[in-house]
Amino acid sequence: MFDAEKIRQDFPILDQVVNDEALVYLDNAATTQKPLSVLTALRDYYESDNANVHRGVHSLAERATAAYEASREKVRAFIHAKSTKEVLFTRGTTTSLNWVSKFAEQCLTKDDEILISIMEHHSNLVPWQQVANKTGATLKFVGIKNGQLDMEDLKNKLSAKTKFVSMTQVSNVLGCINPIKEIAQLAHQNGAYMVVDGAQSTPHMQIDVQDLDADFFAFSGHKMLGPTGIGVLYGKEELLNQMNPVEFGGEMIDFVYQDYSTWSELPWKFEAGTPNIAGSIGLGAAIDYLSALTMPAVEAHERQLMDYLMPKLRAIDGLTIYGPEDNANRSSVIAFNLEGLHPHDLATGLDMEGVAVRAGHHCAQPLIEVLETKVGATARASFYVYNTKADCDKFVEALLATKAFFSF
Ligand code: C6P
Repeated sequence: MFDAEKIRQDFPILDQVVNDEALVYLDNAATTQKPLSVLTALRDYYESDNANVHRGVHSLAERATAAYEASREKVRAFIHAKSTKEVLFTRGTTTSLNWVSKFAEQCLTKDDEILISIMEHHSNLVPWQQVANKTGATLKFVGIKNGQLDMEDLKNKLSAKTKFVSMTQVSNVLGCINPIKEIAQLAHQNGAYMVVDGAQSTPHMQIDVQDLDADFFAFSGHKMLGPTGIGVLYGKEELLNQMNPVEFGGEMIDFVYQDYSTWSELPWKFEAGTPNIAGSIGLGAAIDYLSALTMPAVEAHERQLMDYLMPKLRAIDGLTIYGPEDNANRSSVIAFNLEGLHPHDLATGLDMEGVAVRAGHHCAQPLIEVLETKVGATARASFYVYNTKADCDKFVEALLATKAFFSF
């Protein structure tokens, strides 16, 4: 039985008053709060085991190395990768996608095409612009239709020239869930690699990289109860073997001679320098927490919240909601605007009621342009395991109060 009220007790930060109101935290797509077990794992590591990894033979170094590699195994199991060789620790989704873009630079020529979508976060767009600039390859965009990915447009733009398809599994603005498995099949039929931005999907749904047949899959720890500064790049082993290291230095080498070096084996070939050891251990603790809840239960909880909330939101006069009409194809991200009010004022109004939402372009400027918001921005509420129906009610009340305050 999924009990969000009980889950809240593991997150002391939620129990606070903001602007004289009980906090309702609805900015989970930006970053999530951390349960006590993650905070304890970080503290325990620094209090008992702190040492560098893969270097020392003393007991602390061995314990730190074992904990670091145990976290890699937790990640492997969580996303169902074949081997820990396929799990690279990075700083987050942005770094992971930048690394993939370096592999693309190895592969592409001026006759090739890269296919992304207009809803991509800048992290899955700007690196591809750089690849296109450096290689002469053409960057193409799939559009949206009815608040979600336009699959017809995707099929039309995919061709034998396409060498990389890179798409988000869940949009951080529209909240729509993209059919990655089908897109990967189409990409592979055309001889292209499939890269998945899993930043907004991995925290909210069961991920199976083998079932999706993703060639690369990127995500961040901090959006799934883990610490900031730690993330993952999954890559198929044969591709990671072909891929050159992105960073060079200690840890990632096998032998270093005066004029050349050889690389360590996977996954360490990519992990130059002292890694974020505490971060990876914290991520491991976050995965333990989510695994105990089970991801199907997490997904079902958020769907219930959306089924409860969306009709209430749709009933508010002057509220525009972006993204798909159908909740079945929506994760727990809702971008919206209230007519006549700038989203920054709206977010400030909600904050006065204790409700934390994000406002702005959400690092997806080309999408915001296509949405024709008039102000180049939206407000956004995003939910997670500790949010309740009471939070949804408070959010609706706060929207109505803000609307009344600005009296239109
Ligand atoms: N989106 C948001 O408020 P990093 O910053 O590397 O952990 O994640 C980047 C990223 C990549 N892809 C998607 C789909 C994302 O949503 C994000 C982060 C946050 O929407 C911060 S801009």
